[in-house]
Amino acid sequence: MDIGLIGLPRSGKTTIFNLLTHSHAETSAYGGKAESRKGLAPVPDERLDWLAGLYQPKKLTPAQLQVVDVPGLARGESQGPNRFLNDVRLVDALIHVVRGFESELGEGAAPLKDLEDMELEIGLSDLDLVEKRRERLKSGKKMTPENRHEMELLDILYQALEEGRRLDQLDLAEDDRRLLSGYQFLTLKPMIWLLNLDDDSFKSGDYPDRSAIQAMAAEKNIPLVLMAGAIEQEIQDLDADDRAEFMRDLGVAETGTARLAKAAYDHLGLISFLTAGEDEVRAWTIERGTAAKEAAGKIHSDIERGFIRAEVVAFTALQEAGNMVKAKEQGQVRLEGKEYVMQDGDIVNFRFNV
Ligand SMILES: Nc1nc2c(ncn2[C@@H]2O[C@H](COP(=O)(O)OP(=O)(O)OP(=O)(O)O)[C@@H](O)[C@H]2O)c(=O)[nH]1
Ligand SMILES: [Mg+2]
Repeated sequence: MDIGLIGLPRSGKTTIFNLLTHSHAETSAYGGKAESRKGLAPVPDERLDWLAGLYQPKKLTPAQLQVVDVPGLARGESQGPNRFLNDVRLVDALIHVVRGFESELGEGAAPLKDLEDMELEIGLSDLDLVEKRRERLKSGKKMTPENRHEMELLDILYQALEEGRRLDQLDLAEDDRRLLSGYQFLTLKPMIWLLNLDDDSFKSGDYPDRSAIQAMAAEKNIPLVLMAGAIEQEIQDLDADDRAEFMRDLGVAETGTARLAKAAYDHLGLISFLTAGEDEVRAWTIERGTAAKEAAGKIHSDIERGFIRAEVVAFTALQEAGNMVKAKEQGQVRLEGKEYVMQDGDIVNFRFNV
């Protein structure tokens, strides 16, 4: 699963990238380097920590998301296609990082305007794609019925984009969605808005144009996550005890990274199942609704092919029982077949035969 971080210049994208991927890429003080970068972001999961305490494994492997950080998009750049947008064409989802703090140049935060500008920017970029595809179809030698159908579909997209609507808000048939997926329209990708606030706004939960932003997010069905990137950076560098105290002081139960990861999982329809043993405790990302046999294939194709049964216990049931032996005694460990629909937090041992 790949996620792209986009936003206007100096909104804190690289700061958020560093937070998510635990790296130390240089942030832009003023006019930073213009290049894209990729990194792996471990998905915070308290269940893994608990399991690690129980099994003392040699290895602890969280689920991971790949994150792409692109340089800021200047306003009105879609006059020509924006090359940084191309760096995020292939991602599965986008996070728009919005500046909610005063810039080094003393510009106050204007998150509503920034959101509107970026929506316009990616909408124009999609409009450009639609037009190019229409041109190509028109210049083709012959209009097949498939081409004609696609032309009609492109007309619908064109109109929606012109009205400032996102393509993911269109009620498209499954076949049409599949047809369009190859074009990598940006407004067809799941989007999260990340408001990167200064300390005061974050603590109070109040920021400029809050109600208008909330209304726009609700209308477009986009999750809104509030974060204070600069403070989060400090929190991350603390040891566990200090971190807990710092967070109590801020009035948050979870780090911003954890809240962002949850929002991403939720919006993308993802869940994690877990495997636990003395060698390794690990989380695996699957789509909600995945059946046991297919989930087994995440670990290894042999396990999927030779699937016999899945031994499953819900994380909460194991935690209540205290350990696997007691969970079994209490009848909490079930044997499930290949059709079983995996649940978030299932701890699984696949039985297979190759
Ligand atoms: N006050 C405050 N400053 C922040 C916050 N996040 C980032 N900054 C500062 O804003 C400046 C830009 O941060 P970056 O993370 O480089 O922003 P960017 O969006 O990656 O910038 P470009 O890649 O140049 O578009 C840096 O000086 C950061 O220290 C925040 O939450 N609060
Ligand atoms: Mg940057």
